[in-house]
Amino acid sequence: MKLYNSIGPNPQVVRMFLAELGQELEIIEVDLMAGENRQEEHLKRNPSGQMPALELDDGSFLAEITAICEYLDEKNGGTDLMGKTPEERAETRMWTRRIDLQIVEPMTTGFRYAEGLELFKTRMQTFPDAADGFKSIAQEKCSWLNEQMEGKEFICGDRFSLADVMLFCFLNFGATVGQAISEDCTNLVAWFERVKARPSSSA
Ligand SMILES: N[C@@H](CCC(=O)N[C@@H](CS)C(=O)NCC(=O)O)C(=O)O
Repeated sequence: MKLYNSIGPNPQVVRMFLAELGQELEIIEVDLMAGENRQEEHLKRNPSGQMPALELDDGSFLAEITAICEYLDEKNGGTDLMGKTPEERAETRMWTRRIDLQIVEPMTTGFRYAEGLELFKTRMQTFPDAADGFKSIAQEKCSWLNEQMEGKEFICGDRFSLADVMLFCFLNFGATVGQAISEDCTNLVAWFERVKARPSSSA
């Protein structure tokens, strides 16, 4: 397998997940800033033109970080990162989907319509007037998640999972583009420091 990698929080999710699995893959860098990911060669790997992409041993490609991470987990025999029972896996998917739809998507859309506008305006439709609204939705959902984290070590209780990996990489990214979590979100701030202390956080 080979991982087509670039800067950005989505590839970081897969790298951090791999580090948690203790697995190393051949890494091939794609220049996102130069738009290499939007050119024909990469579109054959991922017709969405986004990063990352995973090349499987049979030469086919997988994209979408949640699909890639679930695949890697299964190839490793099924670990706590996804869950070892149907109930645990459903719990992981429930939280991962909430984080993806309610925090990741509005946060990254807000970024693409504002700080990232110069880079993204030729790559997709952009609506700069809507940027602040998307950022506000992401913040509101972080506050909601902060309440849900009361008394919990990780998103799925005492089990570190894909949901933690995804949220960590995007909150980390948000802090670099003017969307840091509010200091009022004390549960999330403490959770962030716990995850940051894991060796995988620098992957
Ligand atoms: N839903 C996709 C999102 C992928 C994505 O947005 N990747 C970013 C990098 S963090 C990207 O390729 N941005 C450059 C571009 O869209 O041209 C996934 O799960 O993989």
